[in-house]
Amino acid sequence: MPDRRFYWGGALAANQCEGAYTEDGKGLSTADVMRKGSRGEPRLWDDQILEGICYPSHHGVDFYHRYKEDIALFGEMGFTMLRISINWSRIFPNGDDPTPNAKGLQFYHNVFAELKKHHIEPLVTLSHCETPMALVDKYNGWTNRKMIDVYLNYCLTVMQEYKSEVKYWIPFNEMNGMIIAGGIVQGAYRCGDCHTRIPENTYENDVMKLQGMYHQVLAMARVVREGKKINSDFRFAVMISHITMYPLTPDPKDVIKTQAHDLLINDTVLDIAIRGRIPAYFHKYCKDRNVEIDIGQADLRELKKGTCDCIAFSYYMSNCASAQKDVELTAGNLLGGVKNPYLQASAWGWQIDPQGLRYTINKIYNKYQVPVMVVENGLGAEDTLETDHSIHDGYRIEYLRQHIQAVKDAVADGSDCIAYLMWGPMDIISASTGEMSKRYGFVYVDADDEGNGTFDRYRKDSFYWYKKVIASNGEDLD
Ligand code: BGP
Repeated sequence: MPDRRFYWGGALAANQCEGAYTEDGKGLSTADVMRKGSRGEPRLWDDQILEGICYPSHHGVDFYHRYKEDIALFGEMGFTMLRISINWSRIFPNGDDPTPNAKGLQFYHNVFAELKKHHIEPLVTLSHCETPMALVDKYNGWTNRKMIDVYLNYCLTVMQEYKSEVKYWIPFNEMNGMIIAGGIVQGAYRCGDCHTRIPENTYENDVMKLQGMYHQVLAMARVVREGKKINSDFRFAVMISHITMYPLTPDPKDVIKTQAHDLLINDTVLDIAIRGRIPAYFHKYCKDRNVEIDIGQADLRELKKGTCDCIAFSYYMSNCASAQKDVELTAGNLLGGVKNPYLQASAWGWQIDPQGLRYTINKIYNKYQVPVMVVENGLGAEDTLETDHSIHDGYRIEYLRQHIQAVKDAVADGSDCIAYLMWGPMDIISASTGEMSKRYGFVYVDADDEGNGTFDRYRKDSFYWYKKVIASNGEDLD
């Protein structure tokens, strides 16, 4: 790793760990109406909370009450950075209330104080799929341009509040999710009578998600510009889910298809956030779909003035693209693809490709020439808690070892990668399925899919391994 500071740590999202979903004045968020799902089944959501249904965000893993214990465990491993998200509906229960909720603000002061105690730098996501439900009802979320001001007010409130506690900010989680999926999770909007987490690809959804994506990038530019007036030391990272794709064969048709995918899905948001302009291929994509986005001239100037400082991304897998029909498909995070015959997959069907991480860091850095942060990476797997409370997760160690090696290789290749944050350093609720049994953590949480259990924490074998990795600044991966 480089001699200068490299951040080691983990990443969490409020709705997947906090629980306490109505405590201390918190309002309902889009995450709070998501039902528990299961492997291979689409996750459903409801317009309101129904009796007898399990909504995993309601209990999470009780980080709201156990944050001191959890942060102490991260400190014990030697974390130097922790990514968390602020739950918008804790600060403004309805999203646009005239004054913020003091108890909500206090909770994050407490979290930041605890991090400081353990010398851990916070990286804060301002919106991680947990928009206040009231804004879905009032505006139909990000389909409506008025959301920009509402979101800006929320962001300025928290940036002002925490200006001396937080330096690094991520305005939105996985922003390219709006190009891929949109819907209630990414865009906080209803689309027809669709109640699945990822809506179907209809013309109506195309219009809503592309307009919504545009509103989000514009909102981000404003947050960056206004945020730097609050504290010129603030650093903003645009964040995407990098869906790395390879051509299935050297057939030029497969290569062209792969390139089109890469530009649209991965690079649209980065081009806008780093270069401050909307790329031509995105205009063409919209035109081909007969979608006309409402873009003002003044907006274009705003996009130029509010560019981000660095690029953050999540990386779990790679997929292939092919122009042929009848090819075998594979599952994925926000998006699946064509199966790669050279790769194995996790139990949830996500293909495991450490070298793809080196490829991705090098691709992003060499194209955009700004610092790059890996802010999510990890293996969702079932773990066994032994009677002596040990957890032998050698498979997780192997996955992480290979991916960290890939980060080291990319740095040796000359890429300016400044952080590796593993996803879900303690077990949390899975975003795609709502299960607890899809575990990522270094720390085991004793809870089942229905939210039963002691919620006690236990160190896995990977806990001790990561501690050694951090202590050696990535030198000792054995
Ligand atoms: C990303 C999300 C995270 C996280 C991760 C793993 O898309 O930003 O919130 O959950 O994926 O996904 P899952 O929990 O579905 O395994």
